[in-house]
Amino acid sequence: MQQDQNPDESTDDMDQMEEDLAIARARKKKHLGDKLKPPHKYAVILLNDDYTPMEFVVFVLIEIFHHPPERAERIMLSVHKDGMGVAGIYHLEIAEQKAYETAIEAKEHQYPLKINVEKVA
Ligand code: TYC
Repeated sequence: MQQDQNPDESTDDMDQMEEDLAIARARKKKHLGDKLKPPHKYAVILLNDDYTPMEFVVFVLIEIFHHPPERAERIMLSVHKDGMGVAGIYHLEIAEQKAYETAIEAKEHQYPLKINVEKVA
């Protein structure tokens, strides 16, 4: 049986195919890169209530949201005064994790502290 290509031509074809593939991959990557949007950000919102101690809210802002003590105090007071305030802005899973940790901590102490996660416009 006769081969329709000699071994040399077949190797050339393989090289060509690999080159074409590499170009196609590069195009696809560039295309996807063009289309990809940066991930949305989410604000973790603390809500005021009459029972959660101020010290606890400050503790959470320091330990979970990693604010320095003075800023934690300021955020807590602004929530206390305005009814709500932003503990921090993160990518979705980080925001959810921090809100969850805060809710667990509050629940363990039987404090009614409420936390929301809101997409930043
Ligand atoms: N209002 C609470 C108090 O007077 C303090 C507080 C601050 C509670 C912020 C919740 O998210 C909060 N003890």
